[in-house]
Amino acid sequence: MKQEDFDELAPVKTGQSVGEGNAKADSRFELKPPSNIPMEQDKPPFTLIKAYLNLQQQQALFNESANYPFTRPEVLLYGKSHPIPRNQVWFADQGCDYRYSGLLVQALAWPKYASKLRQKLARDFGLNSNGVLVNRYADGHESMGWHSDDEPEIEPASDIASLTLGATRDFFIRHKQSQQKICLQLQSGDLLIMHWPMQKDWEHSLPKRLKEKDVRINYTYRRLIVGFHLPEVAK
Ligand SMILES: O=C(O)CCC(=O)C(=O)O
Repeated sequence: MKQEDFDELAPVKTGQSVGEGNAKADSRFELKPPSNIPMEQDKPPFTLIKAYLNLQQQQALFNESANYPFTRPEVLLYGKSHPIPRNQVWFADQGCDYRYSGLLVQALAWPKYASKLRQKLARDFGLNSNGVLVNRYADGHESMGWHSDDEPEIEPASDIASLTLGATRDFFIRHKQSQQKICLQLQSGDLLIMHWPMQKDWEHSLPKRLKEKDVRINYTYRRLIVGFHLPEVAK
């Protein structure tokens, strides 16, 4: 297969899956609001696009991720160091270093398909990201706790786009004040755009699902303030 333009990766037959995951659909740009969203005034500001990537696009990204230099940072909890329950890597433009899990992580150069997806998001939604955090969950024992993507280096009032590959997992969103919670089932190829001010008012998490055996990979495209950490990096 000639792998040049990401958008040229043609749809393939349904019934196939990406990696170990269980993607079945190939209906691009199909807008399906989840049914369990409570009252309109409490709806978190997001857009869910089912099967945003077709299966060939998913497979190209999935194959590429096998060569990412993932690490498992350690975080301090009550004075004791613990590895986070997943692997992560940060790809970004120069000057877009990122502090997450308490560590300052220098930007690595963009891989081909992660970069092509960034361009597609810019074309389709005007989303001008300059970095992507990739999380890899080996199976349902791996997870991410409650948090908001509200670090100070994230460009104020910017949207964050989250693309899922591989295993279907529950993704929870919880209001910071009312604690009202909703659950989305994110499948391979789905795109969740978290619009501002979702990170201000809501948290999200990916809980363990111990019966899940398959790997899941998630790409969150973010826009950082360029040079935010330069004084620290230059030391
Ligand atoms: O894997 C996911 O869907 C969650 C990722 C996430 O919350 C993050 O990158 O901040």
